[in-house]
Amino acid sequence: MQPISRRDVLILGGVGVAGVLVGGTGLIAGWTSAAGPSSLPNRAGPTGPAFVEANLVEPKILRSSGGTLHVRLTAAGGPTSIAGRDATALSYNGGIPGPTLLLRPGDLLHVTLQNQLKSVTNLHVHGLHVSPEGNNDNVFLAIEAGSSFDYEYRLPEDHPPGVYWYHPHHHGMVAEQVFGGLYGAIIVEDPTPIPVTRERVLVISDTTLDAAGRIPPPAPTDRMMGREGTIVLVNGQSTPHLTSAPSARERWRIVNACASRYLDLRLDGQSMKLLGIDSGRFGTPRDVEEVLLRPGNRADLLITMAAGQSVLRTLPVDRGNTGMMMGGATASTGADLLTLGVAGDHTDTALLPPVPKQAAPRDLRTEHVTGRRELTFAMGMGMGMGSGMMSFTVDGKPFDPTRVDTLVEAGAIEEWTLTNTSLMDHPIHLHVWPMQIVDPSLNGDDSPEWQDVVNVPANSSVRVRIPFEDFTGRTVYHCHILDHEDLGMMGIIDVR
Ligand SMILES: [Cu+2]
Repeated sequence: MQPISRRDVLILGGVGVAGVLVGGTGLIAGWTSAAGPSSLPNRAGPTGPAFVEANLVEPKILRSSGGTLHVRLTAAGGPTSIAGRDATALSYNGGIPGPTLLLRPGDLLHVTLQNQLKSVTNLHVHGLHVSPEGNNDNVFLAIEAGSSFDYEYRLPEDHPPGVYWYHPHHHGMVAEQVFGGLYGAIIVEDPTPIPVTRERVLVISDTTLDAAGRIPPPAPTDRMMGREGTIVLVNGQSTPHLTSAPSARERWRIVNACASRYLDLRLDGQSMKLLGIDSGRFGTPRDVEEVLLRPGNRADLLITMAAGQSVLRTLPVDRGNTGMMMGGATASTGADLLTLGVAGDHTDTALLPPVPKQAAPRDLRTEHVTGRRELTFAMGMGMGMGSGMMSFTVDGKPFDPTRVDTLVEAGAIEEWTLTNTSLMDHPIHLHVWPMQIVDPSLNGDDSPEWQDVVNVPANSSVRVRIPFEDFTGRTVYHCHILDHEDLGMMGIIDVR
């Protein structure tokens, strides 16, 4: 347990110190010297000033044991704390973000989702390679207000390690429910652990609060651009502070849980190695100065701490233009995300074993492609939306839950050309099966690049290859700017 400073007590005044003490969850016991205090959001108490910089709090970790994890997730709206302010928002189990689920390959994850919202919802385990059918990762389920549902997910024995996440996926409600606070991280552990002095989970999200602490409904133009919040949060906090020691080797697992915001992360003064993006890991960790995370993407980073003060920032990202008459330039604004203070005695990293070598990821460029197809993502005026809203389509059609758009034979390895004819970028997500980006290459070298959210820039195409293996069933691909998904930029794939 980390010692609690007077400042922590001050900040947590409204919650109560007892909650902090009992809420402690040891993050990867044995690897880390200190525990994340609790899943309780920071808040200024009645006597505590709201402007005090809060220490980073990590969501509670629920860890599988004996190959199983049973979790009860209660989705509810009500009073909570966001960025140190009293707010009315949505949450899983009262926390923003919800608890972190820690799994191992081969595990059975059992989630009882209790819907205490006023609206229908459901649950998607983003990036997990699991069945899309039945009570698995089935986005066609509708869990009505006041009811509950038992989900069950069996991870394959060879499931790639990585950073994943969960959030609602009921068509038409997704942007509102994620922007409202419903998301949490999932970690699939490495078969061979990576020795570090400390692991952290950083869930980055954004939202907007009005003077009363409520999330205002978006304007139609916000929906067309994809709503972005005025505050960018790390684990529900605004610019929290974290401390480390020189030479410490930390592993940061970062989720972009923003509804629409693109993140261009920089941590000046520190050296970062990228272990992987989304699922699986690179054969060799990459030295990076910045990490681009589109909505839904995740990063698995190693940071060797250098003494001094740093700020984790996201830089502005140009996302193109909606093409609307009144001008529709769309950009994710930059923001400071957290402050990092590295001071004190050097960590003796000589005691830490080196980072183990990873098997090189599979490369579909050398495998036989069984089929090719082109998917076109478009924005147009009017069509069927009424009231002057733009249409959002895949292959000229808005989403229809009764139609199968793409039929694929089980076991196929397909090459898809994702074409974006609009003036703004769209990050395309396919459920269940990850995609290898074939062209254009993202990194300078020739190493395979796997992602489950692939950005397709304005007026351009990206070629990916996908192995439709291990599972059959019906699921979806869509733009992960969640307003675009809700407005129809989603199609159904059936693998059988
Ligand atoms: Cu989009």
